[in-house]
Amino acid sequence: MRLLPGHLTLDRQRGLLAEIRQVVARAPLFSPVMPRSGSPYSVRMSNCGPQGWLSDRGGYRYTPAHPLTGEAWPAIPASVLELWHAATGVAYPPEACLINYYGPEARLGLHRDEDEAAREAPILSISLGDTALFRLGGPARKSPTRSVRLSSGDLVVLEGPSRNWFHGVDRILPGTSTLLPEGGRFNLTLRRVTQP
Ligand code: MD3
Ligand code: FE
Repeated sequence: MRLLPGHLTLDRQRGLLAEIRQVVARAPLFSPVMPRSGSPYSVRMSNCGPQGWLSDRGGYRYTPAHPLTGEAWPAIPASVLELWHAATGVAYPPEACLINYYGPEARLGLHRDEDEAAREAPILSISLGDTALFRLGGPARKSPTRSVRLSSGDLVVLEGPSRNWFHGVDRILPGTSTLLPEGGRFNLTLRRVTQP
């Protein structure tokens, strides 16, 4: 994993946040539930782009429309697409931009991103707001893990083998950023879904 700490100036963070606010005004954050059990995630989610990731009782999947509004996901903002090309260096665009919102209590268990056919394409993560204690593992669930702090304005490029490693978010450190007046953290995860 390639961490680009403090890549985004405060001005660019504010600009991106304004774009994300516009997206979630049209595609509201929702609480996905886990397959089978139906237990809700503590993270709230939305998407932009031609494909949006979601989890419901039926499983994990990509869909072209918001599960509650039935409307197509809004387009990925141009500023976000520019970041994708600049940070990853690939010529093809991402197809999904998952928007995760973490309140002070939210976490995300150890998992792999494996719902994409494009398993060799990079993934880009953009952090905005409070710092996250991120956990990076390895290729197997039992691989040793390490803790990494992801702060507002940090980018992470997942490429090569790390693209398929286990990872999660242990917790959010409340009060570590003033970017979001309501507190908490937005993470944008940009992914290619189909083979480029
Ligand atoms: C390391 N999101 O939505 S982004 C997810 O901070 C997800 O919201 C986290 O994991 C978040 O699936 C982490 C950084 C990230 C993304 C993909 C990875 C780290 C990764 C894939 C492999 C290894
Ligand atoms: Fe993930």
